[in-house]
Amino acid sequence: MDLDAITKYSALHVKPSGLVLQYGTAGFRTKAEHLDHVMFRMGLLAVLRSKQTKSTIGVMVTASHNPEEDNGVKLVDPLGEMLAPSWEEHATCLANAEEQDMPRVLMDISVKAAVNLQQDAFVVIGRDTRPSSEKLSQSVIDGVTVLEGQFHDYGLLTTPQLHYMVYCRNTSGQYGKATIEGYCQKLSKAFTELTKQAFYSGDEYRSLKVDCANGIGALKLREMEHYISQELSVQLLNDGTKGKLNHLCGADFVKSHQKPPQGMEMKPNERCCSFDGDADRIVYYYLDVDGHFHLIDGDKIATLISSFLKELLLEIGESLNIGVVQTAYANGSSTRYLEEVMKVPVYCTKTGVKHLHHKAQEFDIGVYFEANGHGTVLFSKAAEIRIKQLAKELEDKKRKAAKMLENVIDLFNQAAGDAISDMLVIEAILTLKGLTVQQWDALYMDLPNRQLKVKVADRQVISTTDAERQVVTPPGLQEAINDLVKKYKLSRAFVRPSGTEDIVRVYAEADSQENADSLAHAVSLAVFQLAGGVGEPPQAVSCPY
Ligand code: 16G
Ligand code: MG
Repeated sequence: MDLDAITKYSALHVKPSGLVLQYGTAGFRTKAEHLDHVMFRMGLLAVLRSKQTKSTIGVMVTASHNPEEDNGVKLVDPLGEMLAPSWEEHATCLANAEEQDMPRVLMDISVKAAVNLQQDAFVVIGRDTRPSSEKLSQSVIDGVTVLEGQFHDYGLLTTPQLHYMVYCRNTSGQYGKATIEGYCQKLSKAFTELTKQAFYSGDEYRSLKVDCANGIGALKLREMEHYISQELSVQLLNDGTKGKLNHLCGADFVKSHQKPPQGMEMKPNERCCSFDGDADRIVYYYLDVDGHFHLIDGDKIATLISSFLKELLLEIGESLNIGVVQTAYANGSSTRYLEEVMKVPVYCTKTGVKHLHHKAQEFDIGVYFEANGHGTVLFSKAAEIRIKQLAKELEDKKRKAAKMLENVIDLFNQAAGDAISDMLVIEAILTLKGLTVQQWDALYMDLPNRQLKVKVADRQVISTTDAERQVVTPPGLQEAINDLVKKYKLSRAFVRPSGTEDIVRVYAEADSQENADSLAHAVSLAVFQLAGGVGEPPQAVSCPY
């Protein structure tokens, strides 16, 4: 390591002294103007990680659904996964080292992680459409270059596309070609073959309005559009030509405000969906004939997909095990429907894609979705091989089902939840089953629910267990929640410190919206009182937004 060169180049990406950031569930995320040194240092770290794993590592510059002024960065591990936990710690140490200590901290990491510095390194970089992203990704490249790593800058990419590229490169192209063309070809081929099996092909199933959050999803869906235009016509809204990124639009806005994004004109019963700012989340929705808004979130997406997969498995007579993975935010009705009606085992993990992804890897077929629309389906290698074999061996209807499953495997981005890929799977399933958006929505009725935020002096005073469904500290808080929950029917509530904002999140559901609101408010007050609330005590919910 040329420490002099590192010191010299680092001086061009000086850390504001005293600034402390943490590599959280979604990497580093804050105001773009505070991130230049972090980007440079993540370039350095990606080189070390690449040398250590002898694989290509990804660096994505994005702040997903955050406001346009923010930015962020995360590293992608060799098989497209999130960075390993021990390296998240290294990332935090390196980002927070004061300027003069940074080269030493870098050396320490390379010693601790037993990095062979002679090994070659290769890093791929992607970025979203934020105004700050181009310059920040240049700072990543500076870091990679100082440590003499090789790199490929993909420029504008969705987050899942970067995960895909990393996965392709580390499996010598077996998963697919590590280009945008390769990505579009792989997905569109699987989509076209799958939808060809449809009995229904009326026009009503073939068009979809997509709110692209004024982000990268618009550019990348445009690139995909001509590959799929025979089967599906997509109308892109909030495509970045006018509005601001994530402002009054995108999956996060629609999910948390439970209303349509700005710029979306919806006719009754028209199928619409929203991506988030880096296109790794998707939610669907429609207006009914009375003008009421219906949200179809990640839970209902998981239900549609797993019931389809179960039917295909039944058809081919193969007993591969399916598991559905959710978080505490999953609507109670979805969990009940999956377990009691569909008889699929459901598991709950902590919030954050990496936890769900990890759990889903335990099954032959692991379906995971957060209620907010992050998710995908993972097929074990053994399941994939078996299905491909059956698609050759079986006959007639069974063979057709096995072939469809084969297409489904190719259509899901196995490296990460991907709004474009999920959208194509959903559209294919709706077409194949001849389902309208209302019929899909009617699978079960969501329990009314409410999410609130509480400001406290130090959110880390709240610790949780049982996949965040129970509070451990501060003492007395869980008992208080239990007492409140008992007062309502079909009720449930939990609280957890946010991993991305300096607040505590409160979730409650109950038999009516009024009761869900009232329970959420009562729990917020308990948090405020027992966990060191600051400012005004939480007000009763009339309309929290
Ligand atoms: C991050 C996570 C997301 C999670 C959210 C929770 C990834 C890629 N993203 O955005 O999965 O739902 O954080 O945020 O893991 P919160 O901790 O503020 O509630
Ligand atoms: Mg996102």
